Amino acid sequence: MKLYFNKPSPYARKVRVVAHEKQLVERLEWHEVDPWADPRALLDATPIGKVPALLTDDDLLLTESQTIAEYLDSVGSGPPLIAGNRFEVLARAALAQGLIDAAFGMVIERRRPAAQQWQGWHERLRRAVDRTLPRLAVSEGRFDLGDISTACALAYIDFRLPEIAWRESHSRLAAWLDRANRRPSMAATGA
Ligand SMILES: N[C@@H](CCC(=O)N[C@@H](CS)C(=O)NCC(=O)O)C(=O)O
Repeated sequence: MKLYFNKPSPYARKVRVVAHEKQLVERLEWHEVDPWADPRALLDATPIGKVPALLTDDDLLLTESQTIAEYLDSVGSGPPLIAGNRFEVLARAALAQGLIDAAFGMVIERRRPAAQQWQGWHERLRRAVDRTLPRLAVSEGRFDLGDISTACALAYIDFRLPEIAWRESHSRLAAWLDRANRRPSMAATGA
C-alpha cells in the first residue's frame, strides 16, 4: 500500500494517526509530497492531485481521508475504530471534518495575494468554526475515528489559527486534546 501525504495536512494527519493506531506503519510505503507543487508522482497516482491518497495492494485508488481511514481500519489490527453505534461515530467524524474544512479554508483564503482575498468569506468560515466548536463531542475512554478526526481538527487550529483562542472557552475539550496529543499516534504525526 502506498500512502501519499504531506506533514502539515490535517486531512493526511487523520489517516497517518489511523495507520499508527492500527499498527500499519510498517505495511505502508510512505510517499511525502507537496500537493501544491503538482509533483509527477502524486498526479500519476491520483488525478485529483490532493493528499491524502492511498493506492492499495490491489491497485485500488482511494481518495478522501474518511474513505482511506475506513479502509485502513478494515485491514489493520486492534479494536475497530468505528464501533458501537456506527452513525454516532461517523457523525462526530463528519462534524470534525467540517471543522477542518472551515479552518483550512480560512488558512487558504489568507494565503491569496492581498487584493484577491475575500474578507466576507473568511468571516463566514470563522462563524462556522465558532458554531462548531461547542458542538464537538468525544467518546468516553476510546480513541475512535470520531475522536481522531476531532483531535486532528483541534490540533490544526492550534497550529495554524492560534488567534482562535478556543481553549479558554472549552477547557474540558482542551484538556482532552492535551491527553490525546500525548498518544504515540498523535505525537508521531505532528507537522
Ligand atoms: N476532502 C479531502 C481534502 C483533501 C485536501 O484538500 N488536501 C489538501 C492538503 S491539506 C490538498 O492536497 N490540496 C491540494 C490542492 O487542493 O490542489 C480529504 O478529506 O481528504
